Amino acid sequence: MPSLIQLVDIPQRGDARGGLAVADLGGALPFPVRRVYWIHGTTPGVSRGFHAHRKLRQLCVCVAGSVRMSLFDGRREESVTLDSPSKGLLVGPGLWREMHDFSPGCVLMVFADAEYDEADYIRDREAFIRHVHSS
Ligand code: T46
Repeated sequence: MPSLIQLVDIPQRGDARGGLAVADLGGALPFPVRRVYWIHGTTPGVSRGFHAHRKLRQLCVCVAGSVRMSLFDGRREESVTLDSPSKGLLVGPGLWREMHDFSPGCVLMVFADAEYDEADYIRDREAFIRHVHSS
């Protein structure tokens, strides 16, 4: 059974002066990017997420600090700590996601393949489980 955790390498062009990571929007990412947002200045001890998307595909890159991301497909749950600007976590549709344990100074950058659409969200866990088992 394939892992829910799909990590993608982000090209690195750093040198002795420091790191430089590149997300070339001309095709280097696994999907065409329509939106980029970043989560920052998180409140200590407060988790986020707790929803799934019907269609949205996203790539989450923790460009500073660390965060633990938990994915649930309606049957099993897996989690991974993102703590490197050189790794992106692919989060496709049909996955319940939660973000926990944000470190101080964490910045989570997210590349998405569509514009924001609240109708694409499933924010109730029981409704998500019903959605998965009916599709
Ligand atoms: C996801 C995880 C990883 C907008 O108006 N535009 C946007 O592009 C986004 C992302 C959010 N919003 C609004 C919707 C809410 O009123 O900003 C507010 C906070 O969004 P939300 O509670 O959904 O944030 P998170 O951190 O729980 O989830 C976000 C993304 O929404 C979601 O797609 O997968 O990060």
